[in-house]
Amino acid sequence: MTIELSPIDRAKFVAARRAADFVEDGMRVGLGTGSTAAWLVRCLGEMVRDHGLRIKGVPTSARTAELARDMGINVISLDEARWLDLTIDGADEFDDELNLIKGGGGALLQEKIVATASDQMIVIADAAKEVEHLGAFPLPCEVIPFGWRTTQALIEETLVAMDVMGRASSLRMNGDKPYITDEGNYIVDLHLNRIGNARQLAMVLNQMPGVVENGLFIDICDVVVIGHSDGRVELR
Ligand code: ABF
Repeated sequence: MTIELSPIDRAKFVAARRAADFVEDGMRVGLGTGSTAAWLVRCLGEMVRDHGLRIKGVPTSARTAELARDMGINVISLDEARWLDLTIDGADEFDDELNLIKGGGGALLQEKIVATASDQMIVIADAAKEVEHLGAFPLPCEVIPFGWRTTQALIEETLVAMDVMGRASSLRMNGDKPYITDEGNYIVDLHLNRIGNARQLAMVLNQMPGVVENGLFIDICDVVVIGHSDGRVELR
């Protein structure tokens, strides 16, 4: 039975399917979070079930762990794996230096830890994620709940001095309550419009007390697999 995919889902699927070709028998693989990464997990599940692929999967969120187990993938923790051969994950934006904004799915902390603990990181994305300048997508910052309003105010003060266009930020909500990450933290989204110096901003944000991590992935991604709704795939 073949299911008819929407154009955007087809783009995400073909990117995920192509990225799955990089996964070899015996690999320890970081499994990303988001709808594109979910297609990857399904593709790997089929390779495990139908072709006997043996991999150990390290998920980047509780929801990815659940999907991977449902697909029959052997799920282990990052501490059990210690180091990964490959991580495949989605992104919200990527630029020509393969720097990323991630975290729209709320999993940026585990995603960055897992991606950094990998020999190679591959991003899978539909073509709309490619940007000339990072920043149109709100930059997620994971902050601890204690004193979050003060942390948010400190971030906004810092943005005034930085090479960014926007200054506004907002607490990410889940209905009428703050969104809570897998680690029990909050997310403050920074509405910057355009980031001039992403490398510098990433460092400055993480120096701030109360900020756990931010969604700028600088010098982490090795390859981007871009999927198009007509089925074409490009590698960057
Ligand atoms: C995850 O995938 C997040 O970091 C990122 O925000 C999201 C992209 O979601 P989707 O693949 O659904 O567009 O890695």
